Amino acid sequence: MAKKKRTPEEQTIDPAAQQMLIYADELGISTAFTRADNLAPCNIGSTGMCCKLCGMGPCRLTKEGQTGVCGATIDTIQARNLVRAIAAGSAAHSDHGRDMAFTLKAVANGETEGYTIRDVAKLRNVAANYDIPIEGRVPEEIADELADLYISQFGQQRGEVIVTKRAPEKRQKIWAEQGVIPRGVDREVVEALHRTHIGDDQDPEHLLSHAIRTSLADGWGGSMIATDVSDILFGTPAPILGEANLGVLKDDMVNVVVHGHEPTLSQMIVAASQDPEIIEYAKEAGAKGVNLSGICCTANEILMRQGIPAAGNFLHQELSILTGSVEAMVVDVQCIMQALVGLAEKFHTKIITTSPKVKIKGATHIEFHEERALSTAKDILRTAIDNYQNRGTTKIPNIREKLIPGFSHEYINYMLGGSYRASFRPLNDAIISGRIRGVAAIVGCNNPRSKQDYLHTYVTAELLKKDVLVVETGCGAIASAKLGFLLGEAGLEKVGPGLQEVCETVGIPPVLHMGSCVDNTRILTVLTQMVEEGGLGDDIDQIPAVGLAPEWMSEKALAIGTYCVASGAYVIFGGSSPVSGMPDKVSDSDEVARYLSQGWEEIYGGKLEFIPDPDEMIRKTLGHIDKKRADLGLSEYKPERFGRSGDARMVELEELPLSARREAIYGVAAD
Ligand code: NFS
Repeated sequence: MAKKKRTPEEQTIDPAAQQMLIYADELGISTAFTRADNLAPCNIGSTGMCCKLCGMGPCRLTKEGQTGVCGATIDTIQARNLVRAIAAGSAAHSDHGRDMAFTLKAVANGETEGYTIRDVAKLRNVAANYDIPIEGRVPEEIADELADLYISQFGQQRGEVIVTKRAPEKRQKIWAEQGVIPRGVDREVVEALHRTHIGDDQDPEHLLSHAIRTSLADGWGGSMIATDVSDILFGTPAPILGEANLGVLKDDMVNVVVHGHEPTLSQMIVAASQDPEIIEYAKEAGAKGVNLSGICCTANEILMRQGIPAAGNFLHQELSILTGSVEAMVVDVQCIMQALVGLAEKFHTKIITTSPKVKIKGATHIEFHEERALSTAKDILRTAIDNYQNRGTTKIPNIREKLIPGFSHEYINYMLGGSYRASFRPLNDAIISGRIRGVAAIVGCNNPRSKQDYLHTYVTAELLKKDVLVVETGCGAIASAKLGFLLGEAGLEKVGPGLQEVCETVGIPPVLHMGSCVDNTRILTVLTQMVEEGGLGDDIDQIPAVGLAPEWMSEKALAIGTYCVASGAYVIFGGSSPVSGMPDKVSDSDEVARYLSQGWEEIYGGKLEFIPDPDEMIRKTLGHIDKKRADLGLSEYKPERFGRSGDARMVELEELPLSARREAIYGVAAD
């Protein structure tokens, strides 16, 4: 049966993307959107029912009670496939974290070019977590010792990854009882691959407990290290004005798009792009200068620290090249489509790979090493500038939206009380009083099999109406940015009354952009600090909070979801389920899905569910939040009690006669 070709409006809600998809169609060029239409997913593999782990298969289990050649049941096969995906996702994030730790070590020892320790306060705070002496030492000494400690975590053979000590005490006890406190991520990933080899671990629950352990080595290990070190080297994010969408590309400048994940590269390109020598070089080439923008998580890294605009999220990587205005797309690791090279050949764009780990046939490889970082970044920019003269027709959609990213957990703490009394108290109190009903973290990828940005923004908008404070990272955050949800107090009229009061009082957008995907660890830290602040129980699973990845597609997303569950969160994924099986054909195939939900909830208080319908996602999110509120003995959610303080109240008051106004404000009648 031929698959229906979707219209651009069915493929994306983003008007800039729609324009580019129409243009691609006119040019007869394929994109991930059209390839997804032309290539139906395998309904055996996508539901976790195919085992290709040995040469006796692949075994496709499509009938009731069927097993693989070795006798493996569907539950074992689904669990094994999921464990492998989570191991791959954990490996990707954590290898990024390892590189960051190596960079910190090199910076501390003066072996790099162009990097410094930007955030000494964070360095001291992080080091103090591990009892590294800080008084009387220069930052480089502290950084050297912290880098050694962090580097040692990745390959730690025995014992516990030290970063897990930052979790709430009760949580650590649960992990200890379950035997899932991770050793180094290298060991956990190797063990995941070992256990899932033919003829090894065959008990689905036992396999899945190793998925938990591996993901924890990522969330409370590699990823948390990545975030810490990025902040130390490049600065802890604080609110800054930025822009997002393809309209940030410029007709009269050399456009360089950085795409991938590790800020070591992108930060240096930012520095090089501001070098007078490079600007002059661009002018000599006939351009006004170099215009830098980002795609995917590397976009988030430089957006939240320097306000460098984001050209878009995952599905914008091809669309940006289609504009014909990109001289170079500079990539490092993760989420880079191989299709970029073939597409770039149709235009003048150079795809420049930079990581020793990632090469793409047909791309230009300029390898990036910390000891020559600034020089390499300048070489890359000169290559882009030299390519400006080859630019042909351009078609840049005039669509961009402003946003304010940069809500690190340190800033959230600060914004709620200033430096005078920085604290999570106001946030906890707002939840306790019911002004904020609960918190939702809406994160993760774009997936061309769903309508780009639709699930993210629909779920976000609906939860905001119900007074749920939303925090976002990754491509989900860029989706909200493009729609204007991250723009200061704009759009607050579409937000529930209690949340509106809080946003007005604190002066924040109702959706807080907290960074890239490795920065989901910032959310773990916020949740931990909320627990420590008091009033919302003594562990993360008691907080009225839910994590959602409505358009997930990467294995990294599965790793994130799993460490959030292990940390006590209810996590909802949209799209398809890799453990759904085909219930109409195999009635016993939902054992694993049931275990991820009920089984994990009994142990960890968190659960993982795959829910394709956005309204069902919203219902389940609100149901969970309300249940957690009731369990804590908090007041029932009643929005009508709020909405008349803050700015809204001031406007109302101004309309009152003076005496009534004084009475309303001071509680005493005018004399
Ligand atoms: Ni996250 Fe970042 Fe985007 Fe998905 Fe890819 S960029 S690490 S994996 S697609 S959110």
